[in-house]
Amino acid sequence: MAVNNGQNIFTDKQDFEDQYRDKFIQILGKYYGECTDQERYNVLARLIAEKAREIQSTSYIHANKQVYYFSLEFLLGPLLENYLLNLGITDVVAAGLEEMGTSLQKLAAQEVDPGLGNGGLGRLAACFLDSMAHEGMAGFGNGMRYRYGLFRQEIKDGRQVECTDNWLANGYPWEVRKDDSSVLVRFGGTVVRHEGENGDFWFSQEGGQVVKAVPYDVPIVGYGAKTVNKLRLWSAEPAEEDFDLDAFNAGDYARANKFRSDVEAISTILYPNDSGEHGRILRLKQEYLFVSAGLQSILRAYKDKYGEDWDHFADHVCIHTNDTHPAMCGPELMRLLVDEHGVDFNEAFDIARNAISYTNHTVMPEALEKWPINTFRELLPRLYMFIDEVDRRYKEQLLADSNGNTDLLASTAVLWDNTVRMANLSILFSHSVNGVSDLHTNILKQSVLKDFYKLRPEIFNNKTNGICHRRFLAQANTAYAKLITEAIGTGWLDDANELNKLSAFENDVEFLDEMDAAKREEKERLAAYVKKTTGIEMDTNTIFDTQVKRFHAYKRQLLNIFKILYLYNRMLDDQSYKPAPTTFIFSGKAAQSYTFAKEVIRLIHSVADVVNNDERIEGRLKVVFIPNFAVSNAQLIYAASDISEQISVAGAEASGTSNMKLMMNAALTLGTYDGSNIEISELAGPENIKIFGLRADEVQQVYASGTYFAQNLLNQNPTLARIVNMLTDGSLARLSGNFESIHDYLLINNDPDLVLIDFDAYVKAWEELTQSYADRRSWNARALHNTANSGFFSADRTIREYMEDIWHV
Ligand code: 8GP
Repeated sequence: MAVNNGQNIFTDKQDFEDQYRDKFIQILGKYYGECTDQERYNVLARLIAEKAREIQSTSYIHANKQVYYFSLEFLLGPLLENYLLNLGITDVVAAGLEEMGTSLQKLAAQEVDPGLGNGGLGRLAACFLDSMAHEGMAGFGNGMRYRYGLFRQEIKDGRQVECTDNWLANGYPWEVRKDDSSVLVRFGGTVVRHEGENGDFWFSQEGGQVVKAVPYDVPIVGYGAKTVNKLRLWSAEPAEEDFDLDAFNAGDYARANKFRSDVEAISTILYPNDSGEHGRILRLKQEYLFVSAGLQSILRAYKDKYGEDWDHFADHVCIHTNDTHPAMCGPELMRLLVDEHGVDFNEAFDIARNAISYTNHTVMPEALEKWPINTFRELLPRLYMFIDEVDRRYKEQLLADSNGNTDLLASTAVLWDNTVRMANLSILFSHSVNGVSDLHTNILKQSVLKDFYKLRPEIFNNKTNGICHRRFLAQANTAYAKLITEAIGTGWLDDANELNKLSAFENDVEFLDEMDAAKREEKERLAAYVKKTTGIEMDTNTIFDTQVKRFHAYKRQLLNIFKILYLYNRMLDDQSYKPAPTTFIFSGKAAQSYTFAKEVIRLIHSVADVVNNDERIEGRLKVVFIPNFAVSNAQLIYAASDISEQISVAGAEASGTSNMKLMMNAALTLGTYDGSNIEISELAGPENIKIFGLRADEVQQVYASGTYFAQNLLNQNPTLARIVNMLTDGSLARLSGNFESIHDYLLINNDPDLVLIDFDAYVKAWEELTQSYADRRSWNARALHNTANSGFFSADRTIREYMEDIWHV
């Protein structure tokens, strides 16, 4: 693919400057010179968004098939620098800005990092948008425009404190509100049966609450500037006709406003759980709103293009559901087709199933959403009728096919035990179900979804996740990216497989030394950020050992902390013991209500307090927690890291994506055989990764055998017992007290994530890995080997697989 050099966007820096200056008058009614940096950034983003929309208007005119990616989360990250790169105009814009007495860096620093997602699932959706545009397909996002993003994390006395993320405070220059594309969505009320003269009948849902869903569109710019797609985010507003004007006129503003706030609540907050129950009716409303609004707008566009030719809907439209949150797509599409477009019930079911596909992102049982039937039916009475009827027919057919055996019914039916099971709903309405790494897909087939696999094996497939290598390598790691481009040209931006050409440099000492210098540059950048945001100093001569991700018991940040305590204790006991000087970097948020995860954050701060302030360890070990993990600071962290900690209990992490980002940024993985770590180890080769610990099947054996007792293990391992005791004996209590609940998790709950079992293997693996850091050239050769073999993890590859196997684009 030819790469746009941006010449048809701005002919030169003067042209950019002229167009940019004009915008100030148009948008703000004042001159560039009178504006703040924030305003200058805003105008620049508006200009670039406008250029993107000009490309958008022509880019998918000929597309015969459109893919809509339904996701409650899109964690976009800052867009300006990414779009300049993708449009090929970074240099001309930077030069123009210099001429005007400012800098791209300064203006880019004004951009918000919208937190419209929790973690892996939301960031994956954003990477996919980028890759769909890069691959030149018509692929659109459909999501929610939350008034407040995921909470901003602050740390007070070592504890996580959640603050509101008012990301819209200065406006969002990338979006455009599309009033004329608004649609109405109805909740509650009753279903009325109508009868025609010749015995025909139909239903309508009447009364209840009508909400206006208003879309905001954000352009998605593909690298090479050929294709610009869009992300449509829905906001909930009161429908005008329903506004309580009487109350308002009577001066009862509270009543009039209550209605407003009830409705607006639907798009006010993002639920802050990356796994686990949400269980709130508001969540169900969010799910239905973005599903119904998205589908209504798709049907409207389809009808404009193809008329009422619904038979061929699935030839032109794919609806991809990101996890179970959009599970109502199936029945809602049926409802719209049957009730509003007169399509026959059976035909509508086939259309829906042919159009819809589903990705599962977790094996955590608590993340499999379920709703009480009563709640569900009351809120969505007409939709429920479709689910009920489809489920009834499904059960009838299954019983007939299996000679009355009810086993498969119990696991695969949608309505069961007075609940609506959303994963089952997703699967029933999908022609494809995929996992996100080889191991995860196998676990779905063999255990979590095994009965579905028995019934419809052909629909299961694996699509190993990927990441946007342009953002997370080219843009995040400028020093290294420059070195790479000097060595192998710019082709890797377009095709990540070209990173393979770096293999030729694995024995090139000059290159390896330059790599070292580039890593140091990135470490300094991170150190400056950390100094500025937390006041903590980082020694850039040390190994940067990084674990950044959501806080969750299965991800085992606790195991990492135990290793640090081990090193600390051992240094105090034995003065000749000198572990490799290391800075342990943690970053990530814990769900507000997830007490254990928040305690682990507090523990990290207490360990930092003890270790960082003990002169006896001579600064060899340092623990740094970087607050408020988000896409923007993640980019700094990945680039500066030497070791990638991926230490989840095997079988629990569906894929992981920070493992891919860190590998690409030349960090060596220290990990369990879990999720995509397995694919990483196959690509990197055994000398270039450090794997330790129980495998997924061994973990299952431990659980199944029932013979593991954490206390017995501690009785035999005094070193580890001493560490566990530190949780409650006051050694770590100075900052904010002891850690009884973590102690209980290990001993009363019997170490559910097998932290204690994997401990020895983990420490040994860490020591071996870090000892090899001293021979820096050999380390860098291995690090380079990782980058050279990371091209597979570009989301471009993942998207090509979805296009070929699932969407048939
Ligand atoms: C995450 C997985 O935990 C992670 O391994 C994977 O890389 C990522 O999805 C992208 O596939 N899962 C979730 O974030 C998740 O399941 N969230 C929903 C339960 C809310």
